[in-house]
Amino acid sequence: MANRSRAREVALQVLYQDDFRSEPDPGEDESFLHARLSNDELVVFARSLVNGVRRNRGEIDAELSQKADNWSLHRMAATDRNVLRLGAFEILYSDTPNRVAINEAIELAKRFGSAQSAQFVNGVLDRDFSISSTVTGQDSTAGQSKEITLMGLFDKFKQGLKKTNRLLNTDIRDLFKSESEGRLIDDEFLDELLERLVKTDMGVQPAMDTTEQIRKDFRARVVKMDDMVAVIKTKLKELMAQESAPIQTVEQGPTVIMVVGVNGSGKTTSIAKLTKMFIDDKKSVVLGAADTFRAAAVQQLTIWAERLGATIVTGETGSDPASVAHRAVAKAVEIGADICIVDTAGRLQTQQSLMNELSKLHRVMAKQIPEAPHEVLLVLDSTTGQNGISQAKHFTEAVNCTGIVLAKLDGTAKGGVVVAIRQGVGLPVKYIGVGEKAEDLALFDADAFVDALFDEITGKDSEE
Ligand SMILES: Nc1nc2c(ncn2[C@@H]2O[C@H](COP(=O)(O)OP(=O)(O)O)[C@@H](O)[C@H]2O)c(=O)[nH]1
Ligand SMILES: [Mg+2]
Repeated sequence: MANRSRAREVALQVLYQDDFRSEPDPGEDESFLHARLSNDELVVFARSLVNGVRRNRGEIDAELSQKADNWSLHRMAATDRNVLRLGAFEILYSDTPNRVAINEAIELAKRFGSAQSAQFVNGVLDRDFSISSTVTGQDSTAGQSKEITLMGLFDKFKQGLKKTNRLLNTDIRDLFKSESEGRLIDDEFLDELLERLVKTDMGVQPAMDTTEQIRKDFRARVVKMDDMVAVIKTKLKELMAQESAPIQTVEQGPTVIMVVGVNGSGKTTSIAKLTKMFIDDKKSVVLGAADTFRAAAVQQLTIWAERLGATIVTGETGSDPASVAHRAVAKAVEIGADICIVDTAGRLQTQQSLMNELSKLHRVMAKQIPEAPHEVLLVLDSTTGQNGISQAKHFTEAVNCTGIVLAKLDGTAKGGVVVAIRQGVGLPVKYIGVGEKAEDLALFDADAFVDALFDEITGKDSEE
């Protein structure tokens, strides 16, 4: 990783030189790259960045100058401009994951650009570009589209983790009398640390593993807060690691998504958010209001559908949810919609009736499209903490869930629960809900999550 950052720096230097020559000199570039980079792989990477920026420079510059206007930033120094070009290229044209590209661009701007340039990169690249750009998912199975929209990712994580971050920030700082002096890592310290980590609801075992790592690395030494936090972050990223898991849309016919979870967990709201995400991505959506137990539930989804521009299929209160699900899928096929999302009831009297209900819904969908539902998303309420883990098991017994949407992360100081869920449930966390509005959804990313969790502690990007 650090090596690729180095390759970016060198690519930046080459690009910078472009501004002072009438034409690129490939021979000179080559010797420059080889002299400064330790191996061929890095040279190849740096060269691809340089050539990529050159090839797309017209478009990139047009985009940048328009954004710069929006941001009232009219004169850009040559370094700033090239930092931005490189970042824009990686985000828009390369196969570097968006988050990595954005973070790298910010780092580059901080190190080489002006203060304004760092701000500009942070604001423009993260917010504006990533909203409209699409990223490529991990290797998906053949025949499936890989596109999914990412929304101002890091900001969303910060928004969702504000409360947890605040608690953790205070708690970790409290362990150290002064930031610069550090503290002796002894048993007393480790006990205090463990207690504070457990408070985030990450689960006792992960908290112990993390503390153990600190003991191994630092025991009997005086350590500064930043160094300790760095180790904690690495450990947590490891504990949460998963394949990136955006919803994969199928190429032929509608992608059918069934949404399950207990009452009030945030199903209907999450459906609205997913709908917005798809519609922003120019996909058409049919919603099935198969929570027919409560009139209010149908109403709520109807309002969202109207607001967001989705087609909705409903049934009378108390009518058979399976019939609604059936008609929703049929409608999606009939009008050639890209996506069909089916809401379900969360409250059922017994485990058995829940199972029957959900598997019946499953069957009526599969009758029309054999692979449907393509996704079964379990919505969990983060504010109920570790309770979510037993809910996940419960629902997975009733119906094969494919992933988790973790709603209301913004409403809890116990955001560490994501670690517990990743450890305790064999399902990927696909999206997180960070507020009540339709845009308050983010694709889950463990690294961005941990970075946001400790954001203010380490003093990075703390301006809001
Ligand atoms: N703060 C916050 N509130 C949420 C979020 N998701 C859902 N809610 C709220 O939680 C409540 C229940 O949500 P709803 O979608 O109706 O749950 P359902 O019964 O599972 O369909 C509503 O008041 C929502 O506005 C979220 O990510 N953040
Ligand atoms: Mg609902």
